[in-house]
Amino acid sequence: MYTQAMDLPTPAHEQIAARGPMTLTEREWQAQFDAKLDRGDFIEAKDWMPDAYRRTLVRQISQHAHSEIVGMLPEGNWITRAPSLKRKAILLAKVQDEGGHGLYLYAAAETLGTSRDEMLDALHTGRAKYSSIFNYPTLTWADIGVIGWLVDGAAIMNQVPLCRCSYGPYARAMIRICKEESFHQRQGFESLLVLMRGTQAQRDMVQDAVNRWWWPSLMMFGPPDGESTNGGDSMKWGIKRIGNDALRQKFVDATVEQAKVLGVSLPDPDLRWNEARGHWDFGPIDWDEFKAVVGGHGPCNKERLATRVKAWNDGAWVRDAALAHARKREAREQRAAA
Ligand code: FAQ
Repeated sequence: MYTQAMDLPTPAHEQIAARGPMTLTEREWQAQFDAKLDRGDFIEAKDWMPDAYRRTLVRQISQHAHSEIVGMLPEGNWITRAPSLKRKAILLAKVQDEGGHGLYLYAAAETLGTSRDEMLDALHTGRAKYSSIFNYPTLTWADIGVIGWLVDGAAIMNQVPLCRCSYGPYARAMIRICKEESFHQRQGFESLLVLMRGTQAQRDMVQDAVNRWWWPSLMMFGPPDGESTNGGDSMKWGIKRIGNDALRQKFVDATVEQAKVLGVSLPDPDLRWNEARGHWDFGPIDWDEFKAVVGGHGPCNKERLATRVKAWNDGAWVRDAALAHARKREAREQRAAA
């Protein structure tokens, strides 16, 4: 089917098995894989890898890709209503970047032998996850600034360590993504700074948006380490370099200082500096809300999925036309070469 990615590779161990009896046992393949991880070498698409490593990479990378694509919707909703041409151009560029991130990530996941059609089918039929954060509505213009500041801020905090992920194609995709996310975070902060220097109504709008997005942003890092079902394996394999709780703490520590510069308060009465820990303590996260949102019962889950499915169905003629064009061109080239 239609895909922009390279042909799916046959894994190295299958290629060798197809050539004849294996000279290396599975245990030796595993030992070579472990040694590569120990040396800090990248695992590449055609290298042997344990099935569970491949599965968790496809799971994480495809969820990440879906998050970028679904993540275009809350902000895309404001492109026609941006308050100036400058803000509209910035927002257009940002939303377009998110689309690009999704495409690099689908391509990275495809190198593991899963087709884009399979991944999209899993999204469209509700079997695949995407980040909980994109199931919340964008009610005012200040939400767009807050998404840049907090949501992109959380995304960068989580994604910079992924640039050192053990799987080469994912790590390399993350380098460009993080550069762009950094611009997204800064534009969000700057947009809020302008609003905070404006009228009281604008400041109130920012505060209201911060109040609504703060806790969902903390949930982006995933459940506490004790409940992180994939975390242990992912850390062992060098996919995740830092656990969910440590990243969440780093995010809180950085953001509290930024909130002071902006002049907004964070909606947590338990937020206080802990001298002994050298970190900001924060209050309990409502994990029931997180589970409900991830389980499909957030404020916008149904709307987000319906929008993506409609876009996919409406775009069928474009994919068909592109395939027909590619077939025609190939036939023309074959005739010319004959
Ligand atoms: N939402 O065992 P763990 C962005 C699931 S991109 C939904 O700890 P893991 C850019 C998790 O999948 C944002 N589900 O999982 C942007 C697992 O379920 P499963 C996305 C979540 O993988 C900005 C279960 O809970 N970023 O924002 C969430 O070790 C602005 C147990 O969790 C990435 O995807 C959640 N928040 O750690 C775009 C980064 N958290 O799969 C537009 C890459 C957890 O077993 C506008 N991903 N779950 O069925 C990661 O770093 C990891 O996958 C984590 C979760 C840290 C998200």
